Amino acid sequence: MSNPSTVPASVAMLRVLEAWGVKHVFGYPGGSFNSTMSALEKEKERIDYIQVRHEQVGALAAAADAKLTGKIAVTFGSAGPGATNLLTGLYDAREDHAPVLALVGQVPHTNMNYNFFQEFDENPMFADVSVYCRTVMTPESLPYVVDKAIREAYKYRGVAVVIIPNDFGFAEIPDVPYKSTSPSDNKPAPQPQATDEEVDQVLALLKKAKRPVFHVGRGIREGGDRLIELSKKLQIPIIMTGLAKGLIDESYEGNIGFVNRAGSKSANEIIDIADLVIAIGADFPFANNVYTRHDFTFVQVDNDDAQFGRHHYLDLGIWSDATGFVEKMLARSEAAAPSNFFKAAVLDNNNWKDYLKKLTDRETDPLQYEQVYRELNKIANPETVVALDVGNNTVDTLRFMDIKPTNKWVISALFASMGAGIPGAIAAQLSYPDRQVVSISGDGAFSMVMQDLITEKKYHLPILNIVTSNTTLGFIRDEQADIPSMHDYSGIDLEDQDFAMIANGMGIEAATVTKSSELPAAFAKAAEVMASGRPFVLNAKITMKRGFAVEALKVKIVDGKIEETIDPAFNANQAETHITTLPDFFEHYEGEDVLKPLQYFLDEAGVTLD
Ligand SMILES: Cc1ncc(C[n+]2csc(CCOP(=O)(O)OP(=O)(O)O)c2C)c(N)n1
Ligand SMILES: [Mg+2]
Repeated sequence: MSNPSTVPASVAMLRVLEAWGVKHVFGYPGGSFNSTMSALEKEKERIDYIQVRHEQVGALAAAADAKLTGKIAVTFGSAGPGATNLLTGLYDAREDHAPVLALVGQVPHTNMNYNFFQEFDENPMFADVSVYCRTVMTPESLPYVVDKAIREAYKYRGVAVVIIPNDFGFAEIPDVPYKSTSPSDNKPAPQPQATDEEVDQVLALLKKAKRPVFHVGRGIREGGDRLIELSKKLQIPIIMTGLAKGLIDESYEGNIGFVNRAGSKSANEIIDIADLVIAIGADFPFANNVYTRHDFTFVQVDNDDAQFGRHHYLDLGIWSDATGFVEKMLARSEAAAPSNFFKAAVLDNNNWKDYLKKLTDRETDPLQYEQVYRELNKIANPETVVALDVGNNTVDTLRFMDIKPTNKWVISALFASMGAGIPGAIAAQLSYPDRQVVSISGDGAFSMVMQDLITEKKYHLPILNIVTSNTTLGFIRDEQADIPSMHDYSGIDLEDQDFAMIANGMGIEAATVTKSSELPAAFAKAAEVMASGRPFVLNAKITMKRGFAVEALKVKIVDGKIEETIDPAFNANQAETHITTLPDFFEHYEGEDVLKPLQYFLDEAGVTLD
């Protein structure tokens, strides 16, 4: 029994977390972390410990939790291997600017610097991934250092690491409030705003432009509807970055999708003939692939002026909040006359949508992936949270899944770590217990973390886990297909395994689907199991199929006409059928009866090019 006027330092530390509103922490115990484990036991009425089966899963879950909620999320691991296993998830948080606190075990301070069992100097390893990294030096400072770490993680939107010599956590320290939280913590941070002059400069550039486009990222999270108003008013098509999916209504005709590999044929074609690109709140990691394909005038609107110049040299940089900029543009602009270029972009994108619909609206045996999304879209609701993994399923989900502004979705975006699906879903279901939660992973990614299905069961998380099994690392196979010097594929075959039986072995219900007609029953079964608070695994055995390779399309303006060709590297691996013409390309993708080249829509809309 502790003296009433003192408290174990680890308990004082957990009270700081509680004061910050932390409801659960993800982690895995180890001998060097037992002081915190003992505090978690004492504080279990106020903070939940979620036991994952691999520290990587805990860190990925914390990263996803922070991305979904915007709030500090917490993970932990013990000294040595427990600490190193955290790194992947922490890098994911760093890359996507998610506020995450990692508590890391260390051997008792009396054993530090002796190369004691599992002891190493953890600071240098965590220095790169973190915005704040400290080893606690006294028991009394433990709660303060954790409080400070949370403030730093919020301020710099990144990872804070606190390394705790195990004995410090057990030490009794004065029982005083250590928290620094205050109601003002919820005040939105002031945002930079575009000036009237800056907006007028953009409007002047627009007057000169013939083919302007918006390229919009997740900075627009509060302003998707306003942006649509502006797009209509100024007749400017909207292209999104992947992370803006769901923020800008995709049923709006002027939203023509994404550029680069996960994108639409239309957006990739239209950006290649744009003469003015206005990037708004967009962190576009593929700029070197897309923005370098031709010359255009570039305006970048960003609330972080340190991002200027990273994507493209600037013609004009505007340090501003995305929605604030859009609103000011609405206020200071006059409506543009109907634009043929805008019309061509809409026609081109409608054609792309017709093509996707053709692929979706048929039955397949053996199962192809499009029908998985068709049926998923039917059972999903406007509140569904989707945790998406990394692979071809990322491309497919971005193209085929309906996501509305009321939905939420999460991915390892910039770090793009496979295995983020299940951890993301665990975090989503814990933070949004009343919402339907779905994870979608390829067979490669799923098998990196599938041990944590048992975590879903343990905590009664009714998650639908969809595995798209193609017995291949499909995403990498498709990249190898375009390597002319390769004679065959290398290292991408996956041994088939029965994910349903593996789930059953954990006491989790599951279904395996091999043709599209079986999907409705499997989803119905999933809904029934989830309704009673249990997870479900749906193993969709799909064919290995590369989705429409927008990255192979090459669009150039030559003498006032579009020259549209197929990249000579497309399917140049000698194991593949090499395709070189646009008609053959359309046929290869079963689009010969639907898809048209860009020039067709320019002609239809009456666009002439100089
Ligand atoms: C941890 C990690 N290792 C490797 C990669 C590289 N990588 C990206 S996608 C991918 C293949 C994914 O295969 P699978 O999960 O089966 O999905 P599919 O592409 O077949 O749909 C690989 C190996 C990665 N992103 N993350
Ligand atoms: Mg696969």
